[in-house]
Amino acid sequence: MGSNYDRKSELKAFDETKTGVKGLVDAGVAKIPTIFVHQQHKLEVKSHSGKSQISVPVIDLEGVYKDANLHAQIIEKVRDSSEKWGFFQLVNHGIPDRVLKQMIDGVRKFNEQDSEVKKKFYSRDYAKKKVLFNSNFDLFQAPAANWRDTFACVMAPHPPAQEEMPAVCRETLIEFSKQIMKLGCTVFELLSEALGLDINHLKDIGCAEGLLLLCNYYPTCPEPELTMGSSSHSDSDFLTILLQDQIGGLQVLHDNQWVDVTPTPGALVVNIGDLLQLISNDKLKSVHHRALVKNVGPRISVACFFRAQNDSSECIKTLRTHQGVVIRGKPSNLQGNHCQRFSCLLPLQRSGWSPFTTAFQAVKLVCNGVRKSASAWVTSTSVS
Ligand SMILES: O=C(O)CCC(=O)C(=O)O
Repeated sequence: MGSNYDRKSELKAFDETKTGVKGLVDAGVAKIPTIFVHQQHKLEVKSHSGKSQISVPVIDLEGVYKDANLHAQIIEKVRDSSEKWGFFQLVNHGIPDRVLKQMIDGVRKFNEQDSEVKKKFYSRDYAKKKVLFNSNFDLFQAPAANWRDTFACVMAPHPPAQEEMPAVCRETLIEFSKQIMKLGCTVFELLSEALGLDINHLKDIGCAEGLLLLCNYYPTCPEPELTMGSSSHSDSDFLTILLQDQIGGLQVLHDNQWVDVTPTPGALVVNIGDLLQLISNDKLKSVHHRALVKNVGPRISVACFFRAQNDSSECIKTLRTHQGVVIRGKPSNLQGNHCQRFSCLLPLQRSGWSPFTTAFQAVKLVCNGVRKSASAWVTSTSVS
């Protein structure tokens, strides 16, 4: 790269197009712009060999509340997968295929509509807007940009007015979110039982109250070996439920190897977020994952983040301020001293736990911890 390369100007020019990565592809780029080129070691494959049978656990929810033995077996699988992988795929989860397909189509329609309509949603003002579209939420902070455009929508506890939602996928967003909220509650019930708690515990402390949808569109990439769709990160929420199409690209870090999360028709991917790892005393694992891009596509995914209810509060602002640290710069597992400071939150082994501690208070304490330990997390980044 020449010494007169001006990265900042390139980022600004790209952002000002307001047409995202899709705009570059539509313009026919044959080489990806330098802002998207990742350092080679971050693209490292580290994958299990083709011979390996290892794969993310698949859990079948058919009959989960109908048969006590089956219920106990499912809880055991949820516990085991959440402790060992931090990830599992759910089948027979009760959300009709029609709703999943409509959601994928809705994201496609949003991204493929007239770019002048789409530009009206282009913004980085997460504090003021519940519905927005941009490319790379951390465009100006990350070391390299990802080959991805994202449409974000806060759907709970206070969804936007219907007319604020894009006309092309309004009804779909509402229907899908309703179904995902219901499934999220079921998963929190199973996780509560898996932790040996009352079935309603995680719901009662507010883990299922806030829902943010990130609808990702990964255009086909002319040089997929040089970039990423989503860099390695863990999620800063309680829990994420991900809908993906059949193209593939999502990988999870397991035993220091990247393992493909192979698309399974009708399945939804569930992963534990940082806050659930923290409030479960590290029992459940929030694990690094990433998305590769391909020279086929576009690939579409919808990541549904369950997060604390009071998203305009001081503590959430603090989390946002440090988002680059929490999401991108944290070791794969929060270990040792970092977690000691959160011990007052933990229901499992500490007699000091109060059943009245809410997820909101947990977030507040986490944020205080983040403030104090941000520099420690930055310097101890070890993954990817
Ligand atoms: O698209 C995917 O498969 C992963 C997306 C993701 O990890 C995210 O949006 O945080």
